[in-house]
Amino acid sequence: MEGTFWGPDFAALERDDPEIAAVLLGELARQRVTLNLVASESPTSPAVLAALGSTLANKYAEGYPGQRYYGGCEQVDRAEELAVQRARELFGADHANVQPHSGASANLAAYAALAEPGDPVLAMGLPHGGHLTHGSRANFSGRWFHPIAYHVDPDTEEIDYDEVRELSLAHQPKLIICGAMSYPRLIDFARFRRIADEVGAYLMVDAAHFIGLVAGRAVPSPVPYADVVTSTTHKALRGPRGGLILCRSELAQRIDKAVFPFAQGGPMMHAVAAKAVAFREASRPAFRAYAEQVVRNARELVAALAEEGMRPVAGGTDTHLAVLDLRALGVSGRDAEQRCERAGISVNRNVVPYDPVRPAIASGIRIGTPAVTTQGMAEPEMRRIALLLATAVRADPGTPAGADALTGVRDSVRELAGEFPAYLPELVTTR
Ligand code: DSN
Repeated sequence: MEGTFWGPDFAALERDDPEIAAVLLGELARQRVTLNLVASESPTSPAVLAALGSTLANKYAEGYPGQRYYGGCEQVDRAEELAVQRARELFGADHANVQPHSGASANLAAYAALAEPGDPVLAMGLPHGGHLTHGSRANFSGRWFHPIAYHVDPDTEEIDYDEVRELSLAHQPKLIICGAMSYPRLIDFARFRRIADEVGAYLMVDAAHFIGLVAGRAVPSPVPYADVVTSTTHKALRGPRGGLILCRSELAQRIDKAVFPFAQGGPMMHAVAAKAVAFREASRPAFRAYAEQVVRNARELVAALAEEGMRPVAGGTDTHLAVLDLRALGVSGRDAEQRCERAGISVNRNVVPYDPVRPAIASGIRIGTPAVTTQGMAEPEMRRIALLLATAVRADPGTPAGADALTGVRDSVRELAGEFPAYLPELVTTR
């Protein structure tokens, strides 16, 4: 392809729009000198980025392969067929829809396919690990449907399955949702299936957080149990930002119609092509090794942070993420997030179950290992990260000693990140 224009041309961007070119370089530099412990992020491969930056971004393709409302769709049809076929094979699903623009769009379509406005929907409460689209009053899910929340047990901090069943019997939900954004333990999909069958509800699993681990066979798959599985493609799966729906063949038509034309118009075909690339990458043995290492790293990091006085919610993790209760350290989640940010470590504040403090402050932080694992870090680095993170959380930037400590951590973070760069230096265009 030498000499043939096919897509991204950074030199042209630098010439035509140096301000945005500087943002792109700045973000790349940020990703290369900081530690990313945000549980929902991980660097994509250069191949995924190439598909995202391709001329497929120019194409309108409302409809589905072979049934579009535009001409000139022969290439994007092929991209979508490949994405669908690879998603079905990777997850062992009857049907896949790869058009949702995001996890929230995928969830909107799933609600539209499975329930009517006003229907009761049972899902995990947001403060206990659920998602905005699982019934928050600020979201369509809580405004247009009748949300009922289940919780975690106050002692074990694991899902209270007895409460799930009791609420299901009492409210007869049309739809039961499991899957969460900050729940570190495995979910008993078989038990959810039994409860859904008992009350005649659909079971939807929002697998956005752990779908990458499912692809890598590091955690059990929800596909055999769920009527519909929704997901993002950009977390531990390492694809482009976007959504995905898997379902049984009986629901295929309803799901497709709910995505287009109900919830969305034209799909983003560059993102669809990038999803196809990511699904192929995730089917390789190297991805399986990555997914297993993500979980090992999370366990190691959590154990080391527990030694530093941070209490792991639910006693630890089986996945890629953990929530750490910082109350014993006397530091709020918001302060911890800000201190870490100053030290070059990205985390997010997170409520703990039954948190007495409002979410904007929060008593904990959420951490995750997909990004640092993608960069090649393993258990020894998790121990180093735990020490850096604990030092940052304890450092009060209002005191000279605290400010110095944060500067020291920032230097060590830069050194560690430099040993495991997010993108290889030779791929980076510099001035
Ligand atoms: N915002 C995502 C997360 O960080 O988990 C969920 O939508």
